[in-house]
Amino acid sequence: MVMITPTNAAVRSLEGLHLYHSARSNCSARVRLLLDEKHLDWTSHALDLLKKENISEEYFGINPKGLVPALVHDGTVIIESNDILVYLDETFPETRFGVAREDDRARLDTWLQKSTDLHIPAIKTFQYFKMNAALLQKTQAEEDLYWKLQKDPDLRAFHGKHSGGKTFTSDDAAAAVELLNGVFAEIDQALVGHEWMMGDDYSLADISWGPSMTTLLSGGFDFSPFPHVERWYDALCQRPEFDKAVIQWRKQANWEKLLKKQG
Ligand SMILES: N[C@@H](CCC(=O)N[C@@H](CS)C(=O)NCC(=O)O)C(=O)O
Repeated sequence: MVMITPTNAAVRSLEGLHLYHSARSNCSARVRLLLDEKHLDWTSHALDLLKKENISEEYFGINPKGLVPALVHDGTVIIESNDILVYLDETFPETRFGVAREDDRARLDTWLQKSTDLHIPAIKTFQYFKMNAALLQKTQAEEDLYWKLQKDPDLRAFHGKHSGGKTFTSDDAAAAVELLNGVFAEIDQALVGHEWMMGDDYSLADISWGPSMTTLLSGGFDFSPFPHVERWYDALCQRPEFDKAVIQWRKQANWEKLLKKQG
């Protein structure tokens, strides 16, 4: 669990649950979804990634990687969306989305770890190749500030791929697609004869992976080889909480419309 002592002292006095998040971010969406599934009250601090509101001294003082989401609970900062899911599920146990049995727990942890590990090489790379790199181009001033603030080597390597006139290549995208095909084949297999990824119960695994599918659909990822995944996603979309936390938030930030304008 990544708990941060924020250098931005302002957040240390925040009471209750405060989420720093962004409308289109799948990592943010999974946390919004769990908050809503648990019917928890939370205060929204929405950052516009198009306006680079995450690239500021103030926000790096909350999440030192400059990423959304970041949860502040009574002044304590927790980053990494899948860690936030586990933290919320354990801290507010009235309605649990974790699993009771020890061997199920290891399986759930594996799904959450895959969700974290594949974010940069698969989901983020695919989306930046398809649309985000074009939409999230930084001005020179934003570049300068980003390279000053960002210390994380993986993020420096990732964002270095689309700065200084460079962009993601079709080889980058092909490697991402291979990883995505691999993990969605595993999810498809897990869903054979089951409604949800962990079996009969809707769990943190579904909450983690569902919003990633929404994001990948917007980038045009082909899910047709995975019929069980498609059926599972239809079931997720029937949940009012999923509609509110994932779909409606995304609608507010209509990036597709912006891309059409640019193109
Ligand atoms: N492993 C992190 C990834 C967070 C992440 O990459 N968030 C994206 C939005 S989904 C973001 O903040 N992008 C802005 C950037 O990369 O500068 C998590 O799960 O919280």
